[in-house]
Amino acid sequence: NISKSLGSTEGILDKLARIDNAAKGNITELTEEEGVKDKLVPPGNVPKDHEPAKPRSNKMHKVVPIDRTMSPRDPNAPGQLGRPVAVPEDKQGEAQSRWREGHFNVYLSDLIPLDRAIQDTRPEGCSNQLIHDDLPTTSIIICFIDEVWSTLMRSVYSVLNRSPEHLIKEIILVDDFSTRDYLKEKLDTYVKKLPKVRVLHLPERHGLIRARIAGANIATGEVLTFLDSHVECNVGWLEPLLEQVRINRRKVACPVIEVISALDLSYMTVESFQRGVFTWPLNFGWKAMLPEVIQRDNITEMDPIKCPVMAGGLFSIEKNYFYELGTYDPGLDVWGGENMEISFKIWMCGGEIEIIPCSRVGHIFRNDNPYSFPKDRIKTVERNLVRVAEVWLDDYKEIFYGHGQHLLKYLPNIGDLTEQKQLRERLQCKNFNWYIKNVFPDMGTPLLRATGMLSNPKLRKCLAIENSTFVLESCEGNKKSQQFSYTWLRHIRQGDQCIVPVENEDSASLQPCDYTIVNQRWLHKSQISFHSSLKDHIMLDSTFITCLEADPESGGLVARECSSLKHYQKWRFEKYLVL
Ligand code: UD2
Ligand code: MN
Repeated sequence: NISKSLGSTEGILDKLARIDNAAKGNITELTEEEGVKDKLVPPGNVPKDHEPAKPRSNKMHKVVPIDRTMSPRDPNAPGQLGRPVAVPEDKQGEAQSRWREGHFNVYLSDLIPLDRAIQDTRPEGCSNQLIHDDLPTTSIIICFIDEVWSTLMRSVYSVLNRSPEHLIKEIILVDDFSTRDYLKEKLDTYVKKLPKVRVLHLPERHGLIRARIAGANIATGEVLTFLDSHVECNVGWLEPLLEQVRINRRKVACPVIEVISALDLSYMTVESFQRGVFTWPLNFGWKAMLPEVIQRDNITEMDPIKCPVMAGGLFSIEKNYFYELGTYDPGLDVWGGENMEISFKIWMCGGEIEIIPCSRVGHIFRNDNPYSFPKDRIKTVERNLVRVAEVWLDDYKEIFYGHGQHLLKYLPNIGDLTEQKQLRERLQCKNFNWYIKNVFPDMGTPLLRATGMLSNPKLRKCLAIENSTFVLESCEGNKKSQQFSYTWLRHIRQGDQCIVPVENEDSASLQPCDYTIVNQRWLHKSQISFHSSLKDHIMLDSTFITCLEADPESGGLVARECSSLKHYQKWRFEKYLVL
């Protein structure tokens, strides 16, 4: 069931919103010896756009449908061709007890061949696509912590068996300080038999994000291709990715992420025409392209799909470009949010992100992580997201925090952002407004909840600010002093001034807007969900008893006890963007 599998894809990537893993501890900083770049200086010899690293030839060939797993093997082996596998009746208990080793059916994974064949799920036409002969080489970087042996090896074999040999410079397995014994000497010995595979054992837990940087730092290929440690690369997966990077070194190419069932290990294709997007507050998800758009623009199943954000795990990026972008923000911890960071950075600083439908890689989506977080999982992800928001979102931070006010509490603990902000400056990146307008125009959330004149219908007067005090005047649409906005953080704002109640008085005054001041937040319309008769009121969020009231006597604004009967407490903005 395709739509179901997509639904679960989204659900699982969003699971940080639901799962509360309370593991405690501290993540230690990286040591110098590790060679992790925490300075955001691009390395020397960065090739410029206009001077390609090597002479280019325009010779082309059809994608090589390499599948070395096709040589003699048992067609009846369990899971062959990506077929579902059932656990025998007498093994149910074993299968169940082994589930938590990986949070998928580890018993079945161990049963099926490490180099099983899977269905070639590429859209028709992909096999005839032309690819340049002089593609750049790539280093494959697979970070893992406590990955199940069979899934890790199946990932490696799928790369070795389904990629043209000359394009793979190396496969770097970055062991993020795993605890399982088989991932130590046994792994080192085993990979000696495999061509091109190296293991980098990190001396302490880096977290996925800094582990990727550590892998990149020792990579020697022209392109970095990141993969998760429980994937199966499908036929012809690599060349289309490298082709896109070859054409434009600032293009970051992602394969279609297909689904390897956590339950029966079957390989399932996914619906075409899906873009990687986000919903507020920066949750990753998939969004189907509109059929009208597909028809209007004559988009075929083979065409690359521009994505506002990438899922995070699987992509190819030119190595020098990755460093020009400052890699990932090294201040991001463990897991999560790094896909938002790199996506905003790529788009806003002159690059692009595409899903390449002719490249397909299966991935086991799991309901839980088989590894622990040094700190609480949700807190880790949320802190990362706040870091990203503070560097990249500009005015849109208002929407971000408006969709999760609890995120504000991380602000004191997100660490120093100077280098990230300098990087944005140095790369002369465009602003977030440009990004939304050009890359994610269908984002759909207006920047403000309401704007324009703020009137009291009973008095037929509008609120205005004259010489820093409130006055009630006849409404004049083009008068600046009568313009207010109602924001996602529930501020009522004119410029950078926000309305606040004056304590112990029944008046209201102005104060520079500040996300952290609770008294600046007012409920209005749908924000007042508990009392329908107060929907036209403007009620203080922190008390639920104070409302803004027009005072005909003084001709100004007061803040008094809310009552549904008081008509002077009813307000209307000129224009509601969200009711
Ligand atoms: C998705 C991405 C994942 C990453 C994540 C957000 C896909 C298919 N997956 O979650 O790559 O972008 O979103 O951060 O797009 N790992 C470590 N050290 C750690 C934690 C994880 O090495 O401290 C490894 C882990 O073994 C795995 C990879 O990082 O190979 C990604 O972790 P995951 O599979 O738990 O993440 P996933 O697929 O839910
Ligand atoms: Mn994964």
